[in-house]
Amino acid sequence: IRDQALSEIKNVSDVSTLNQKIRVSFLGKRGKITKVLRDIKNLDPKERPEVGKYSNIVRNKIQDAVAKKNQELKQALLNQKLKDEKIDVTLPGSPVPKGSPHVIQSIIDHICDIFLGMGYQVLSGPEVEEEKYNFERMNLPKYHPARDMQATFYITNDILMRTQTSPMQARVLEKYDFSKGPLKMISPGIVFRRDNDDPTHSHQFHQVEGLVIDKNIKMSDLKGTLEYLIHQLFGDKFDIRLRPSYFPFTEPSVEVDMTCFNCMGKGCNICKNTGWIEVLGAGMVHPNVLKMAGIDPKEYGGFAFGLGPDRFAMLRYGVKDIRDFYLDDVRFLSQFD
Ligand code: FA5
Repeated sequence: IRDQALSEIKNVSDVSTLNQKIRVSFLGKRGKITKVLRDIKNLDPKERPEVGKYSNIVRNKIQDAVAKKNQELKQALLNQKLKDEKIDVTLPGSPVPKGSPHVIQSIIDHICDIFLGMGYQVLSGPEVEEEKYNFERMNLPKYHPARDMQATFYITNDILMRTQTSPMQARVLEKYDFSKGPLKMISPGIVFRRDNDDPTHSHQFHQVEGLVIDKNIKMSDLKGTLEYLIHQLFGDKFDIRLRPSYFPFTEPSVEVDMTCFNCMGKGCNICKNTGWIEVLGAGMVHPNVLKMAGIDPKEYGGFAFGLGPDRFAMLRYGVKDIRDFYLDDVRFLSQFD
């Protein structure tokens, strides 16, 4: 019995066979050794001590062998596990795709930084706007023909998707406390127009509004500010020029052109051989806009401008179609990371 048990224990290679089969078949209630011990009482009393003693020795030996084998098998299992689960920290990791700000957002952030450096505050306003602020307070009364310049998504008679960031002028002007000093703010955001989408027009695009109000603000302040902006954004080689234009909320009004990116002023098909590209609208704030906000236009005045960062991004990166910015195609967008 002893030899059989020890050889089976020696050859077994898994814990469950060892404990559930081998141990039970020798040491269990109906095991071979247990049976020998139980049958001692049937032996000749003279033989009993000898057989009893020897059986106990064999039982202890088998018990010890089972315990030792259990230890061995557990250790082997642990070693295998440690080997299988070993992490090689020198292997290259799997790359995690990295996000980045949208190219239009980067341009807006850059514009904000430039104006923050000049002491402007950056404010944001609602995209769903009251007709009062979008048009009325911007000197565009009901039935004014210039409302047609900005095809509008109306939600109700009085509520619309803002067509420009200019309503932020009206909102800030009616609240501003001039005892704090001059008002200098920019307001970036999304605007909406019922324009048909084409390579240079989108029904949803971005604007950055600018507004400065103080005593003695002149047109030359506007020009100097915009020149500084263009130089900071694109470099000193780029010039600007102002052309007379019309906006109901500025008087005089100007359209601002900058040196054409493609030909640097020499003339090409992009700038229709003029050497200039139109980039924004601006002007001196109309006295009616100030009056409607409760400000005396004889005492205070200033300039305002509205630029389109989408068009800036197209110029800067030579993007031919504005719609590419809105298609969320990572292959296109990731080139600006
Ligand atoms: C305005 O919206 C005026 N609020 C700007 C302004 C502000 C003038 C303050 C004076 C004082 P305009 O409609 O021209 O103006 O739009 C301004 C800029 O937005 C344009 O120069 C152009 O860059 C951009 N823009 C206009 N329409 C679209 C469009 N459909 N898609 C993309 N960009 C557009």
